[in-house]
Amino acid sequence: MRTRTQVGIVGAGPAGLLLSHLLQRERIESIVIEDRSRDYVENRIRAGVLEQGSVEILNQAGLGARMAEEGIVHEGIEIRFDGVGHRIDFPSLTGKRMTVYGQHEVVKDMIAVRLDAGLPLIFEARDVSIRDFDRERPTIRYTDENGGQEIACDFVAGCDGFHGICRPSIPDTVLTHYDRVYPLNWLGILSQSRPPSFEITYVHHERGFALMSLRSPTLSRLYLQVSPDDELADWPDARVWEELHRRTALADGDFRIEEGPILQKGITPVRSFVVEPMQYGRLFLAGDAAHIVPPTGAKGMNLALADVRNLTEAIAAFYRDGTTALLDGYSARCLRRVWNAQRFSWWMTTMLHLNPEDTPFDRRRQLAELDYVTSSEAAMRSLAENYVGLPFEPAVVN
Ligand code: RFL
Ligand code: PHB
Repeated sequence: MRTRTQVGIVGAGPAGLLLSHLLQRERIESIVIEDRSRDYVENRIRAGVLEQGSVEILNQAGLGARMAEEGIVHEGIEIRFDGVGHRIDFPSLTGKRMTVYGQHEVVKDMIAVRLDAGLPLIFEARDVSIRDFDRERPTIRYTDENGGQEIACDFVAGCDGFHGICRPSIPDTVLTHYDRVYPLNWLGILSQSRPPSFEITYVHHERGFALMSLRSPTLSRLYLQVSPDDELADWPDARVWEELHRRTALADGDFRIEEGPILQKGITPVRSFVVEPMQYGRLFLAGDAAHIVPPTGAKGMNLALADVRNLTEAIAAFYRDGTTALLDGYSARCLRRVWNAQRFSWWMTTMLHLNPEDTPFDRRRQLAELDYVTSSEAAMRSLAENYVGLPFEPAVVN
């Protein structure tokens, strides 16, 4: 069957869902095509930290009601090393705050709004492909229980994440890839236990990095740096807790994480990746489809939301007055923010993790950096300014 829409969106993660919602508010039609099930997408535990600017985007789009009730506002983070904690206070340094609200909750809210409004969002689409995006009428094809389907679009938005099909559909000669894989992975658990603190704690330890975060007053989200060769089987629950206790201990002995049933456990690679440009013809990439940041800076979901905010403005200008200047400048506008976030996330990652290839000199320099960043107000302000999120980029009109 053949249908038509203005914007065909591949992927129902934060990028694709927010894009469909923002376009709808501009009275622009879209169809979202997702290859996973609704249940899978709604329960995929990932990011949890929203910059103040991201919270404002969601609020302005009318998506903030549950986040206002259940999100936890954070006014700072702790950086812990040598068994001592140091707090970085965001409001006094930047005037801004963060909100902890699980990515899957943001996704659930957006799916509910779209389906309640009777707007098209197709789950479990098979064999999704895109074509003719170098012409005026790109198409998306997929298969469902009724057979092959084709959607003719004005634009295609590739919001299908790092492993999606949109980026690889662009000819290789067009794209430049920037990639860095770090010699470490993150093992993350979701535990049914009281979080040790209501703020996020980043721990540097000679046995490796650890992170203590939360999803609610009764759900802790905890991470450990593990070797890239480690598999989940190498980390039975007892070993995870033992290692968390060792790495997060305070020198004065006055700290112990509360243990609880582990509801989810997973291993995530840590990498930096950017593709340039983020567009080709009538195909526009957004979010993880175009870039990946190490999770240490908590920037991934925020970048995805910032991309689609820019893309909405560009598409809306096209339909409003036929101009393509914002569409032409989409990639440049996004990439400035992306590279700032890449730099910050790389810096946080190298400062906080143990790199097995480091020399004794590197280790001493790393400790000096931690000392500086937790004692100099200028250094703390720089960290805080990046963590809470840099201002949005103005539109680039060539
Ligand atoms: P997503 O969320 O990967 O969504 C892409 C969607 O596309 C679907 N898809 C396809 N659909 C149709 N056809 C195909 N061929 C398809 N192939 C894929 C997928 O099923 C999926 O539904 O990308 P999006 O929307 O760009 O969002 C990006 C964020 O998910 C990601 O950047 C963050 O989760 C990264 N991240 C964090 N970001 C933050 O801002 N703050 C954090 O605190 C934070 N912590 C994290 C994180 C990511 C983590 N993991 C597991 C990668 C912590 C972790 C552990
Ligand atoms: C999380 O809560 O999952 C989280 C928090 C901070 C990070 C990464 C992940 O830097």
